[in-house]
Parts: sequence; structure tokens; C-alpha cells
Amino acid sequence: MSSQATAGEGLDVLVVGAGFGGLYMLHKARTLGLRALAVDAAPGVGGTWYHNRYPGARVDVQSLEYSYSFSEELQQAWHWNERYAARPELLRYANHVADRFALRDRIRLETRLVAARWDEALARWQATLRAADGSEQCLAARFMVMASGPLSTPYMPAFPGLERFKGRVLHTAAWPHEDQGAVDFSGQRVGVIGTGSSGVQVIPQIAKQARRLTVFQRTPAYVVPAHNGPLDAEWERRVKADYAGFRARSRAMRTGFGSEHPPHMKSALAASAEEREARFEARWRIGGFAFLGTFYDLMIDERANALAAEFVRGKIRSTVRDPEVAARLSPTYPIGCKRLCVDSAGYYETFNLPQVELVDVSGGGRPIEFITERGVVAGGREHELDALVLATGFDAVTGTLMRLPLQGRGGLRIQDKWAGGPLNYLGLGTAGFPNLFHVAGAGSTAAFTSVILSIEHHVDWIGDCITWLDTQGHKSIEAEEDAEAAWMAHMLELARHTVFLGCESWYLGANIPGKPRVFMALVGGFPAYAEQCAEVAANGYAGFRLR
Ligand code: N01
Repeated sequence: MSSQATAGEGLDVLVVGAGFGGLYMLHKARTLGLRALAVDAAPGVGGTWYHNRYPGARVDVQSLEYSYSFSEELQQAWHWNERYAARPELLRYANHVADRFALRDRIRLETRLVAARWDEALARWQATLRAADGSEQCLAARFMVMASGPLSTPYMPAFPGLERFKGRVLHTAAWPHEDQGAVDFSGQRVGVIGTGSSGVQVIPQIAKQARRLTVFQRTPAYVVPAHNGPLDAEWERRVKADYAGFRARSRAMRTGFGSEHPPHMKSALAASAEEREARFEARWRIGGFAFLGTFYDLMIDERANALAAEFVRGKIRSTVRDPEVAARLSPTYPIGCKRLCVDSAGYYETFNLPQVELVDVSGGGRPIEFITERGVVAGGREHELDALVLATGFDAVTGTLMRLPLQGRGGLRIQDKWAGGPLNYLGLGTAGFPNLFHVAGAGSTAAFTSVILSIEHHVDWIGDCITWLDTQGHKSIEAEEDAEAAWMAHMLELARHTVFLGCESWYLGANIPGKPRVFMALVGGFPAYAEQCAEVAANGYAGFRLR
């Protein structure tokens, strides 16, 4: 039963999502003495780490950096078991945070925001929440914070005939809940479609169990080793001896992490072939994203980038025994243009196993034609399967908001506002949507940093902003259209000077048929971005309209 809430019974802040963004926003709001509530459709906290239960799911930024910095007690108390934490450990951490900061009484799980509309007269958001039992409730909130996650709406390609398939269909981002995601593939013929980060993680795990694994690859990924293992006790001790200093060094990095291996300030083009090889090899041994910092210009100069790409192709050739398979696994677009995949399980080695087959379904090659009762038809051949795993990614960044009846000032629908792409200012606000803030959404550096660092930045900025508005007696804040247009132009201008426009990535919306091609992330680096946001605040929230 739905009822219209009045201003008096409302909230200060409605937080949408109880992942890492939502948890910290809720904590922040409460420490500021604001009445806040977080809602999440999932039965547990943890956001993306709740849903992505597939075997092998693991973070690609080191755990000591992919963690909250807001509480010294928390960062000292928490011990990570692995250098790159796997999903169960990340989920334990999210739950620990919810308990430690006594957040649970203000989190409504299995509750979905199904509509929200800005009420100009009351200067409130009127939100409709729907619980798992179907009951609805309307709540008024002065502010709404969308911490719904940039990678939270799974993408299911419309393969003709998919509904006919008699075997099991699973999506990596909506993995079933049985036994912590331990679906048993023993003795089965399994197909995996998709070779992005999720595919690269799940493929080696399924290969260990399945009788036969067929990998349908449209575009090969660049995969670098993580060299994961138990967290080095000495490193942990050093970091914890001065965690604040470690965090400060992270925040000074463009990516907000990796301060132990900053980019080498030489051009790849200026190095001799021997030096280049030695430096690439050294970074390969370190593992993870450090590889992209082997030389400072890998992401801004195509020729430098091509040298790094060729190094990785050399690694593929020396790892994969069948030269034809190695060639198929070798990408040709710029490395890092699609998110680099960080491997803890021997991805390339998996293709040496006799039970594993790689099928090229690239657009230029032979795409998946249709699906039958028995399996997948590609390249004129039917691949018979017992189970089909879709590792096909997300309608990233905008997908969740664009599915929500969200109406701003004057009934403006987000679907109309963003019909040509996610217009925003500083990645934090959108013109026409007063008192609505985004966390780790479009327009910020979130996609290129340790996302928790970005989350903390956004939430701190939002918290300061609300405090300032209240102190100044303002009822609402809304991005100005001019400031928004200038921010969008700034984003595009920065992206133009990088290799990021040189491939079909989710950063560009290119993975979803029909989605506007707009580069949705900010590539200028975290320190410059944080400085811009601070300047805007210091100048009385310049570029925002205050009422
Ligand atoms: O999704 P993706 P993801 N026919 O979009 C293929 C984060 N993440 O879930 O490249 C055939 O990258 C598609 O092919 P193509 C991380 O930020 C992090 O793997 O579009 N294939 C691609 O191979 C990551 O970037 C971790 O040609 C089709 C794959 O499906 C982001 O999430 C782990 C197809 C989708 O790859 C998304 O990663 C997991 C079709 N019709 C995710 N449609 C960590 O390591 C799509 N594909 C922390």
C-alpha cells in the first residue's frame, strides 16, 4: 500500500545501495547527525561483491589499497589474507564494516527504489520503495545519494533462441546462491561467452571441473598476472606502521593506488629495445596494473602503447602451446583501452588443457548465430553444452539509473535527460535533478582508481556539501547546465589525448547495442579531479545553483 509522505516524517538522506559506496555514505550521514536510510535490493550488504558470486571472483587492486581509509581503527584491525582478496573475504569485510559502525538498523535490504520524483514545493525527493513481499512505502528525503554502483546491471545479450536452451544458463553477475556460488560443473560440457575481467576469472575455475569447456571469444583481453598469494606480513606491517602516509601517497597517484610502483617517467619510445624489454619484464613480475606504468606514456601515445601490447602478445605466444590458439588470444587494440584483466589462476595456461576449446566469434570472424536446445551455433557448427555461462558484463555506469522512473525538476525524466549520454557536473550532480548526488557514477575518475578511494572522496564531498547547505540555510543544490556542458567537454578533451577512444569498451557504452557512445569516465587523474572538486566547494559550490 502506498502513501504519500509529508516533509515532517521524512529523511535527510536516502542512500540507494548498500555496497561500499552506500555503507560509507550511510556512516557519513549518521556521523553528521543526519537522518539517513540505505536501501538495497539484495538480501545482504556488499553490492557488487554480493552478486558476483562466480568462482574466481576477486578484486584487481591490492587489498591493502582496495579498502576504506576513513577509520584508522578499522584499517589497523582488519587483516587481509591475500594480496588480492577474493569475493568471500571482501564480503566479510563489507559485513564487518556494517557491524563495526552499527549501520544495520538503518539499512533496508531486499528493498528496491522503484520510483523517485523531486517535489519542488517541498524541496524533497518523494521516493517509492518496494520490499520483497511487494509492499510499497513512500518516503520523503531532502537528499538522495545514488550509490547504486557503476557495474550493477548485468548485460544479457539477446541471443536468438536462448530461451530454448535445455541446459542451465548462468550470468557471472547474477550467480545463483547455492553454497556460496559453488555450482557443480563436474562431468559437464560448459560454454562461456565473454572474455572480459569476469570471463578471465571464471574460465580457469570452470576448466578445473568441466568435462569440456568451450570459450566463445568475441574480443581477446589483455591479461597480466597478479602474482597473488598470502598477504606479505612484512609489507602489511610496514603499511600499518604508517597507514595514513600510505593512503596519502595513494591519493597522490593518478590512479589512487600503486604508489609502491609509480609510473616510470620515461617514454617507451626513448628506451632501447633491451631496456624496454627489461622494464616490461620487471613490471610483469610485479603484477597487476603496475604494468601500465612501465613507461609514463603507454596510455597517451599509441606508438608507446603498441610496444607494451606487443610485449604481452609475446607472453601469450610463449605460454600458449598451439600457435593458432595463441594468435586468437592476442588482442590488437591498444592495451588498457578496455580494462586490463588481472589474473590469479593461469588464464592463458588454461588454453593448453585438452578439455578447453577457444572459439572465435568476433564480428569480423563468425559471430554467435543462435542458440538451440542443445547448445550454441557459431561458425556454422553446433557446440553441444550442458551449461552456458554468460560473462557478458554490464550495462555499465548508467544502466541502473536508466531503468528507474527517476524524475527531477518539472517532471524531467532521467531517460530523457541522459538520452544522449550521462550529462553531469564533476560526476557528482546533474542539472535538473536537485539534491541528487552520484557516487562512483559517470564523470568522475572512479573507473580508473581504486573505487573505494573514489567513493570516500565523493562521500566526503557530499557530506561537506550538505553541512554547508544547512549552515547557509540553502534548501537545494543543482548543477547548472553551463557547468555541466563544460564538464562534459572537459572529459572528452582529456579522453582525446589518450588511447581510450581506440576500442569498444564499456567506458564508452560500446558494449551495449544502441547505447550512446559517450566516454563516461574522467581520465585526468585523481589528484587533479580532487583539486577541482575542492575548488568548486571553496568557491561556494561554483557551477551549482543554490536555492
Ligand atoms: O564485462 P566486460 P566483465 N557475443 O564488458 C563479451 C569489473 N570487473 O563482467 O569485448 C559474444 O568487460 C564481450 O566481448 P567484446 C571490471 O571493471 C572486475 O568481464 O564486447 N561476446 C566481452 O568479452 C570490468 O572491466 C573484476 O567484444 C559478447 C565480455 O562479453 C567490468 O567489471 C572482475 C557478447 C564482457 O566483458 C566488466 O567486466 C569482474 C556477444 N553478443 C568484473 N556480448 C575484477 O577483477 C558481450 N560479449 C575486480
